[in-house]
Parts: sequence; structure tokens; C-alpha cells
Amino acid sequence: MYSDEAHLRFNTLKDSRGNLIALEAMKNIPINIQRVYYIWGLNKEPRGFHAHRITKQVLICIQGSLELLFDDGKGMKKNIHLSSPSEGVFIDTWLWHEMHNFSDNCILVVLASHQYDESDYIRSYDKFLKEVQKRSV
Ligand code: T46
Repeated sequence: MYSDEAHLRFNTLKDSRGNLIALEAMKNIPINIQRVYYIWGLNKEPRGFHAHRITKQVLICIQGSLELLFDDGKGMKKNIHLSSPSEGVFIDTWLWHEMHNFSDNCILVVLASHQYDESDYIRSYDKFLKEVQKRSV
């Protein structure tokens, strides 16, 4: 499920030298972090277009900006513009997500609850809709 609580705001520790944000599992990050990856050097090509069965993630755009699109397969669709390192988005399981409109300098950091496993991905939208429907009966 996506709800507005999924849009996370982090406390920035600011002093004369600059800014610092600390991310801690199960404190300001609602998952036990098992994996971290980052995406950069992006062109205009959108990414994502999948959902996860067991992996939960937090996405943080530490530089530049992008648009995140969510779809729960039951009618809820939402767009979030991410453009600050002090914001994150929690992506729960069973949420179709897409990333669009990357700025030139965009750097996206992702914290994930599980190690990489391709079998956790649903990369076909039709299959996603069918599996969501099956789960809700
Ligand atoms: C997600 C969004 C936000 C690995 O080998 N290990 C990894 O940990 C990851 C994340 C990917 N890969 C491989 C799988 C593909 O062969 O790297 C290649 C590119 O991955 P993908 O096409 O899935 O990249 P995105 O940007 O579409 O999606 C990624 C994550 O894969 C995905 O979990 O939620 O970022």
C-alpha cells in the first residue's frame, strides 16, 4: 500500500560547515537495511517498471531530481517529485513503481530490506495486475 506516511522527511543536522543527515534502520528508515545501491549517470530513459513481492525499499534523491510514479494495481496511482536529500520515499511490497524525468545530475540512493534476487521482481504490468487481484480474493 502507498500512503502519505510513505513520504519520509529526515532531520538535517546543519552547522557552519554544512549539512549532515543520518539514516538508521528501524528508526528513521522503516526497514532493516540489507542492501544499498545507487543509480547515477542517467539519461532521459525512464527506469523501474516493476513491483517487488518481498523487498521493501527507501529511495532518496541525494542530488538533482526525478519523478516517482506508484500504482497499487487497485486504482491508487500517485506521482511524487523528489528533489531533496532530506526526503525519502518508502516503497512497500506490491507497488508498481516507475522513475521518470531525471535531471542531468540526478543521484538516487536506494536502501533495500533484502539482498538482490531477480525472482522477487514482477516486471510485467499485466502479471502484476493478475497477482494483485489473486491476492485480494
Ligand atoms: C528498484 C528501482 C528503484 C543487480 O544485480 N543487483 C541489484 O542490487 C540491483 C538493484 C540490480 N541488479 C541488476 C539487475 C539488472 O540487470 O542491475 C541491472 C539493472 O537493474 P534494473 O533494471 O532493475 O534497474 P532499475 O533502475 O529499473 O530498478 C532499480 C532496482 O532494480 C529496483 O529494485 O526498485 O531501482
